[in-house]
Amino acid sequence: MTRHSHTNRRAFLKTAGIGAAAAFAGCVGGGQTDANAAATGETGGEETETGGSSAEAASLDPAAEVDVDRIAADPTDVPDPVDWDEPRTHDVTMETTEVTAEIEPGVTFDYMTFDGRVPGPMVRVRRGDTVNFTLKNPEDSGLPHNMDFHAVYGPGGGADHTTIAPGEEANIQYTATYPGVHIYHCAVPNMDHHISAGMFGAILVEPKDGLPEVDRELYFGQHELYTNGETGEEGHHEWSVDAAKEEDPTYMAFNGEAYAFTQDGYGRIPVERDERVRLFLSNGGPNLNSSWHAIGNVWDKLYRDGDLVSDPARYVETTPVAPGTVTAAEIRTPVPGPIKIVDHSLTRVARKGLLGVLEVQGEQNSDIYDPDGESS
Ligand SMILES: [Cu+2]
Repeated sequence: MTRHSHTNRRAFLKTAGIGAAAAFAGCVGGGQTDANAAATGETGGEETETGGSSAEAASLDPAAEVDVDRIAADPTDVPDPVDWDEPRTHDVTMETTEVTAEIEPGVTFDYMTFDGRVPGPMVRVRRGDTVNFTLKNPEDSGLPHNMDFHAVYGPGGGADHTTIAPGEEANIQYTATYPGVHIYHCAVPNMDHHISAGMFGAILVEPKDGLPEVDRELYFGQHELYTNGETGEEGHHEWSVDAAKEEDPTYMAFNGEAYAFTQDGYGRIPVERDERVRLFLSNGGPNLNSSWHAIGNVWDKLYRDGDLVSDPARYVETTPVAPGTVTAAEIRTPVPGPIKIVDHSLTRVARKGLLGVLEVQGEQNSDIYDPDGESS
């Protein structure tokens, strides 16, 4: 599935004529309008077209040819739950890839990834299992990479023994001795660059008794992209160490692309009414906390900081997710319509790309929410 072209989006924005503030908070009057359309309207094509940022536009090279059509991982791509009760060994191989892709249409960036997507693939094991991990750095890479698993007792979480130059590979083996959902990331000396370019993911170590069954699981990665351009400025954006030192990201996104999981991107993520959905959020950072919130919903069960052993917290509205953390939470879906997954530092949502939308499909449930009020 490909994103709508920026040409279509611009045409749409011109006719939408709505403000960002009204849009992301909830319903904007039905029809096709989506939060991101209004939000990106303020930062994207329109300003450039009126000439307001022409000096800045001249500072960027033209958009580069992309190596891949899509860098954003599919949030539904989650390994099946643990269904074994004896320790086993998992052979896990990942490849570090350096690829050019779009942050949003017309805006290209040089990503670095584990296995060509952001976030990297989720690894799922049971407490006590062994991971036989191989990291490969292709010959055509430009940089060394490595892997720091937060699920590991050992030097650098494995990074010390997986640092490899282009053309090399490394292998480590470890036992997942403690449960929880943990981040993994590249940890070479310029680690802020590598993580900001996409090199992070999650390893889920299920407790020996497993996790409660749910109807659906979704996996997101949040992170910051620090570039030499302005948000929405078309062209090729280079990594900017100055923006990183200021902790002033050009974009913040789920799965590496601005507004990827909205009608303006790859589409909303469909779920059914009356489901229990478990979400995982890996905050790669490298620097900023997420204030994770589901608009029009609540974290029915919150596995704070990825702690899968303590009793989950209940009915939490917004939870901090620190950089270097994966948090898990469950929602219920009793009412149809959109659930907007956000970082409640909302300027990031309105202006920098950080939004994902679930679409709950099913009949109205007017006992819980009646969109027509008393009239029905
Ligand atoms: Cu790296």
